[in-house]
Amino acid sequence: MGILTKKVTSPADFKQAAKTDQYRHHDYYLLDDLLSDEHKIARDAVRDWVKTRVSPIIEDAADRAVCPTHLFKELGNIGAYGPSIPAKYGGGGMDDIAYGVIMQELERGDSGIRSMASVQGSLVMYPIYRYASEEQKMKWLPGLGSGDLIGCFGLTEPDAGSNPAQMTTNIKDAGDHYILNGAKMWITNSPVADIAVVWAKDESGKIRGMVVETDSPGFSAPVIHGKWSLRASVTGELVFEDVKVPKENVFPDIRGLRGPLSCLTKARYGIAWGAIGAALDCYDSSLRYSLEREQFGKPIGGFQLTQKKLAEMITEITKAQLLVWRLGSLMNEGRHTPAQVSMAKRNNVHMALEIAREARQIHGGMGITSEYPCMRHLMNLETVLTYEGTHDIHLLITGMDVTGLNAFK
Ligand code: TGC
Ligand code: FAD
Repeated sequence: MGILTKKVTSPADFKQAAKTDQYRHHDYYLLDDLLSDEHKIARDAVRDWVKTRVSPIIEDAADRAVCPTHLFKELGNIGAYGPSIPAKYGGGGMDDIAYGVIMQELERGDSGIRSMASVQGSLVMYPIYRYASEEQKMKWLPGLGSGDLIGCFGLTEPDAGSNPAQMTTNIKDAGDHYILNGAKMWITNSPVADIAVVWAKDESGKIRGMVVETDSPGFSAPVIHGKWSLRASVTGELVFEDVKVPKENVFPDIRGLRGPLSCLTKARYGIAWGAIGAALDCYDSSLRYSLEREQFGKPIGGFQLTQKKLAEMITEITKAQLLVWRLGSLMNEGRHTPAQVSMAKRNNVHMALEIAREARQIHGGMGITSEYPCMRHLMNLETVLTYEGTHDIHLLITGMDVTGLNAFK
């Protein structure tokens, strides 16, 4: 089975084949058999939404560097925010494989759209769900789940990226509230957010997490301009100048980097699935183009070098799919480790980036245009390779896991 399920003998057959869905079949190892009906329903609903709501506008949005904020509420309507958070708290009440397939379909559309859902679900809803008081959960989570409220996650600082432990943003106790000072950098959605989950050091140097309302006096979130990547996603700073944070907004029990890093584990897992969506979109476009485009009297897909590219793409995609399916199963059972998540994030994002580069080549000159999605995915994936822990940081996490030796200290 696989891609070619019917005999193709001539260029005309190739052209016809390229037009049918039959030849765009990506499930090379019949992984659909491993999904439940609920997973498939969720995946197909999100895939349809992406086809009708994202694909028609995304090239233009990326071209103009405009974030399609009108889709934020719709993402809430289709259940993209916190799919594995209990429904009582505004999530989807599904498992982590459902969460994964949803991220895959969103990133098939664009990494920026998947980013929106990753930040809202895994980096804003998840810490509130996991670490806030019951009262705070009920205050924020339903609105975040429905997309009526937008959140962002502030960990990175201008001088603290890969090493968030060296952050300088801080809170000082002022009776019934804290006073927050400092700055965060590279924060997805900060300029449009209603609330920010912020990580800052207390007077004893311990990292604390809190919800900061973005209409608080002393808060600002300037946009970062000039990005050649994730152009359909808005990124900004967070600046805190004596911002008053009510004590009830500070997560009561969590201390240290474990807090933000536990949220990153959840988000990195979603990215490992999401990257497959970007790779599939590039592969799909490449396969069709190579069957339609003729040079030297035959489709370029008939040349061995093009077939090598396509064969390697579907092989790497299939390996990546197996990796996340197994990781998702472990996560559902609570048996995954953060290091396993690092391996999947690193492998799958790199895989997708390599596929986007090869896909761009298969499309020749057309590959650099917005007629095809490859260049946009390629540029997006340069960010995905860096955020949520860089490619090399995840390598060192794996290195530490297998040797027991810590290269960071
Ligand atoms: P280390 O001493 O190793 O650990 C400190 C404490 O944290 C625990 N821990 C984790 N817990 C849960 N999940 C994880 N992944 C964890 N990793 C570590 C650890 O057990 C320890 O707990 P405890 O109780 O003993 O204190 O920390 P370290 O300072 O040596 O740092 C290690 C390192 C370098 C791996 C870590 O700092 C790191 O991962 N750095 C990368 C930073 C990063 O990923 N930043 C991402 C910012 S957010 C973002 O990019 C959002 S993009 C949004 C979008 O999708 O648009
Ligand atoms: P640095 O840490 O300065 O790293 C520079 C280079 O040095 C990298 O290649 C890195 O791998 C390498 N390096 C660093 N330390 C080591 C080491 N020990 N050994 C070997 N090599 C090393 N952050 C948030 O908190 N919230 C967000 O919403 C968010 N969204 C983002 C959106 C975008 C578009 C981007 C680009 C970033 C976003 N980030 C966000 C920040 C992102 O997580 C950081 O960019 C990332 O963690 C890397 O930090 P840095 O950019 O400071 O690079």
